[in-house]
Amino acid sequence: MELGIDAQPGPFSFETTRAALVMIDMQRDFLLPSGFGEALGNDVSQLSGCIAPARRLLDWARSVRMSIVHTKEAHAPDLSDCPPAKLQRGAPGKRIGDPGPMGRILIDGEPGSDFLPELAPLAGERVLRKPGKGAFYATDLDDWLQKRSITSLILAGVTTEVCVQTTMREANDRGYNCLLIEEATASYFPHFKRATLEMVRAQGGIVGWTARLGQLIGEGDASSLKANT
Ligand code: TIU
Repeated sequence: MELGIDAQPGPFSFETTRAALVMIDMQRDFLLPSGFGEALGNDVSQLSGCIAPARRLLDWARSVRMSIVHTKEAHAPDLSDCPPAKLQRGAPGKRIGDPGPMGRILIDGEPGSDFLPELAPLAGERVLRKPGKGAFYATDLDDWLQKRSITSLILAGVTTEVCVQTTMREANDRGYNCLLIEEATASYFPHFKRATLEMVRAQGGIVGWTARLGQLIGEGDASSLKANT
């Protein structure tokens, strides 16, 4: 199904069979207290507002049978994929691999690294562990998308200016058309979110497009979608 939506800085059209939703790092470690996000000194409550819209976006992507990728930023238990410079981040005792109330911080397989239950992947959806901020760095994401002839990405998740923006820039450089859904992404710093939305769509969409959730999925049902075919 070919869809065209009113996005910024202009119309965004895509074929649902050649698009993927990339839901970025909706993990306890970033969204709940005592995870990696809080260990870095952040107020994690700033992210809670994007959870319900992200779920609505996910439900919509499932309803149109779009490919779905859930990324998770998490490291191997032996930290072999964690650069020494990244290990220095955070207060001593609350660094990557240190024990915390949700298990070892930012380590794959620990409770903190898992997705929020309301955004848990379903069977058939891709879970992509990544060691960096960008989802293309040290992963097979580009190959996976190319094998499925995917050319457009719908992006959401946390945090807007870190993992989401890094992934969007990586994707843009690889030739994907990228659409970021405003309510379904959040930052610990609301002004960074606003700035990111503005910078990606500036200069005629130098990095990509942005849209409100309602512009993509309609305000409660899918009836406002403008099918081009
Ligand atoms: N610190 C911060 O804003 N974000 C991250 O470290 N990772 C993600 O954005 N997922």
